[in-house]
Amino acid sequence: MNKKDLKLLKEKIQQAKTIAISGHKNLDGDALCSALALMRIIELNYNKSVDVIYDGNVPLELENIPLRSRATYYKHIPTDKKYDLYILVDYGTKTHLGGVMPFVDNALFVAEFDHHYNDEKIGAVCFDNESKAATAQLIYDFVRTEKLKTDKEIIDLITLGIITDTGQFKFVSSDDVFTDSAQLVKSGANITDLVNLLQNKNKKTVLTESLAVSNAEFFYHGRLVVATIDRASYKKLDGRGELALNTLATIHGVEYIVLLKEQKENVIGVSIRSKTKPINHIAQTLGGGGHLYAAGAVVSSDLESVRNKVIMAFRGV
Ligand SMILES: [Mn+2]
Repeated sequence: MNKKDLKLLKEKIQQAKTIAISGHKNLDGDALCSALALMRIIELNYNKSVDVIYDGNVPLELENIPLRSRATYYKHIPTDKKYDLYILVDYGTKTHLGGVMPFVDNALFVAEFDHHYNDEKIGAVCFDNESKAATAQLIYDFVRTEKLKTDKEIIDLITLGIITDTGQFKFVSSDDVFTDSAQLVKSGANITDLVNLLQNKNKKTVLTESLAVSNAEFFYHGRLVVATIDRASYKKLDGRGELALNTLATIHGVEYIVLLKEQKENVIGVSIRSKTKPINHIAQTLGGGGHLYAAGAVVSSDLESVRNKVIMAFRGV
């Protein structure tokens, strides 16, 4: 972490009378846990109160995480609220912020912690690192570099960010995930308890995702699998369909997994996963982005056209 930027961030935290933190719209575990952990870190070390603000839904899976009740839906904050300091965590790009964007635009100073690729960074100081498996690791780096105080909630939240974004340690490409996790366990994190805390999915969601798995279509000698959640089923979906994606990935010979979600009429969310080869360029051709092996896009078109476009995009793979 850049010393000069860290110094500036600390000054801004000390000077700020109002501070807010947000992650991307429709929070996942890493975004929400990083935001709540950083909130608690600032409260504990700088004695300031912090708002955590979100747009979209918090999946039921995350309902039991520490300090969950401290995250506020953006419509419950006065629209003209002006923050001295706004910190973005795990947000991706501007387009993923949704309803919190006006608060970010209004803020006097913006800092960010992220591990997504983004060529239009918003922060005046950026603690970004694309090689990290989770943004929570960057929050942990901040704690350790500055020798900040932590408590059980902070340690658990950082660990939860790592657990969720690595798919419970399955998607790990570098050893720092394990060195960080080892240190978190030494500091009191109990991986089994934290994993159990996440076993809180909605029954309707699990059944909806299972149905999408049952109806999935296979292409290119079974290397590509495409599952679909139509508009009626989408209403029963809570979260991003990770269960369907992960289940299809367990099939022999499957290399690429795509989940099409009809979020609204002519608005299709596309989630793409790959076992071995990068697929983020395919998400980019659809107008989206993400990580090398886990990416996505939102396409404004009908389900059938998007399905065909996706199948074509994988031709020759
Ligand atoms: Mn993340």
